[in-house]
Amino acid sequence: MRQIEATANDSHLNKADNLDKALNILKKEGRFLITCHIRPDGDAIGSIIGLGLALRSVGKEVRLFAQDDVPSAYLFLKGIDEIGHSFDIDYIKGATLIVLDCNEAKRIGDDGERLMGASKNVLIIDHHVKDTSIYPSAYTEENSRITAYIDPTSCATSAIILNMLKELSWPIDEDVANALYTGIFSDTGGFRHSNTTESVFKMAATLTGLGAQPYLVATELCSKFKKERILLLSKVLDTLELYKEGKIALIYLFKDILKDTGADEEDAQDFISYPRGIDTVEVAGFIKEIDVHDAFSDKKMVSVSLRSKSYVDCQKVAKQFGGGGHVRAAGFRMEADINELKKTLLKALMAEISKRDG
Ligand SMILES: [Mn+2]
Repeated sequence: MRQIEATANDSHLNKADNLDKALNILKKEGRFLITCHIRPDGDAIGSIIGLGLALRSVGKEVRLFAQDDVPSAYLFLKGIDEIGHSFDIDYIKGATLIVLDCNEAKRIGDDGERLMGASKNVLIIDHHVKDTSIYPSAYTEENSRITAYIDPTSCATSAIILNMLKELSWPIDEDVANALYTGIFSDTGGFRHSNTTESVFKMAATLTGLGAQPYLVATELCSKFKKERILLLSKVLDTLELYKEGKIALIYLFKDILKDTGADEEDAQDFISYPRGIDTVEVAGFIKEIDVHDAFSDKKMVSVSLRSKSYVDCQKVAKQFGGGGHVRAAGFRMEADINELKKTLLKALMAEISKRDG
């Protein structure tokens, strides 16, 4: 594929034009492979299942694919066992690839480019700010095989899916409702993040009316942690560092801590809410040493999550390191030495804080 950067005014990336186009693809096409980003979260899983089951209920042929395992917290969702970790390339050739909760091939995983290239056409539905500097070359193809409906004002991809299903007047059964509710619950931090608006509560009410179970979702997601997670939390909190009069907090997950506690990396999800919860903190960073699964596994890979409260633009900081996300929640991963990375990250965060402090 050609390596040409997409420009911001590419017409087929335009939100307003593309809702109709996206709805038409869902109506017209008969065979789909739905996928989401690596290390799927509640919204990726909720939207993949919600849309998958809904498409199937109107008679479409649907397969679900995610590169990585589904975190155990989501196994209660009906339809979760439909998510496969391999795909049939012959099926793809005649199918529409739907990419959810991300908008670039590399976020799908190792097979992202291949999937996007081999499928009949591609429909991207997402709420992450698109980054034209890292957009896949496929976006610039003149045949517009790829349609992207991206609404960064939406709290969750699951919320976009709900609105699309309503536009299509397709049935939303309790399993679809529960999946989409889980996605919205997850991406709003259980209705606590700054993206929790009136429309979010309206959507949650609609979904509850359709059979979603708020107490079940909250219990499964927030009150069923393994003891290893809590042991890991105590070790990770021990690494807490504060900078800039306590406005910046950093915590770390080192590989040997994981080994000591018997916990998995997924057990560390949302730990960042603890340093972010300190009264003086504006921005928190969670720095993790991570495993690399490819043939060059001696790489020192580091993953960083950033969360801010009111003025630090996490997305902007993450972008400096090749990542992305949202204003209050973003992240990146790169090959780096933790100590070196910490220095450059701190510099970037301090610069953001100083802008406000003057
Ligand atoms: Mn999302």
